[in-house]
Amino acid sequence: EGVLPQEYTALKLKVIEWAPEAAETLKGKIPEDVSVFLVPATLRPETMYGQTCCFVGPSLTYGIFKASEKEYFVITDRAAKNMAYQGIFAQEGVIEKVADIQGSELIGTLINAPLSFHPQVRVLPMDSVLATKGTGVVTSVPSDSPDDFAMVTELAKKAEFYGIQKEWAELEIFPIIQTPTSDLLAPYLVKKLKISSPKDAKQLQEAKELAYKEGFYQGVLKVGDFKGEKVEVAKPKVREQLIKAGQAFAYSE
Ligand code: A2H
Repeated sequence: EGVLPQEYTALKLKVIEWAPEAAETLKGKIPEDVSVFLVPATLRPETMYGQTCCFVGPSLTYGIFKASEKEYFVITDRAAKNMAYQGIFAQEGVIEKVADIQGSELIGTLINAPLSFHPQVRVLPMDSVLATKGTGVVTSVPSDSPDDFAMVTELAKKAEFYGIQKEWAELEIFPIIQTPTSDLLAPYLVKKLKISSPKDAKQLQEAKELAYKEGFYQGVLKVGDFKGEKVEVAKPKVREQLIKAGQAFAYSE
């Protein structure tokens, strides 16, 4: 844990259709006329054009929390506590949980990904998602995150083992950010460092550091309203745009 608070962008990925197991577990527990969102915390809002799925930890327990009359969030209990004291829920300090659900039950849920070239994506499993960081939900941007690229590659390779449909992990990966090295930095680094699975932790750590530095300091956005602008400059602009549109909010811990 760092000393300074980490300032995340929490993105609202609206549930379009629950996976069958989730639907069964949640039957009768959520009012009919509300929207439910998976809420990943990200440090890279400017990459959201490249979302291809959303990860949950299959063995983690999530709660469904009332954020306001019309909106409910799927996040960890820990994140709900933090949000309740950051003025994010309608009633300051009040935590109202309507259901618990296992990450594994959420796999396959169809959700809407704001800004993405793929407006509809699936919830998929990632074992390395930590319960102790962010919301326990991680949106996947394989073009710019080595962890995400290694995981979607693994999922596509072993779809049956993971109990998913191969197509869910095989959405096209579009270039989002141009750097001096590549416009698909994460796939480039994963290949260059010969990373063959999400378990190659040491090389993935190195890839992550390289991608983050090069992306942030030398990257230029290739797409969207701030196309042509440096990542450093565009990052807060994309974030503001998402927040203004009601598709994201500030979350820190
Ligand atoms: B980032 P930090 Cl494109 N468990 O978002 C594991 N990882 C988590 C997490 C959790 N509970 N919560 C958030 N994260 C990920 C985008 C992204 C991210 C890109 C490139 C790098 C990157 C798309 N995934 O992170 O330890 C989220 O993934 C590299 C560090 O608080 C979040 O931002 O610094 C980042 O880790 C937060 O990690």
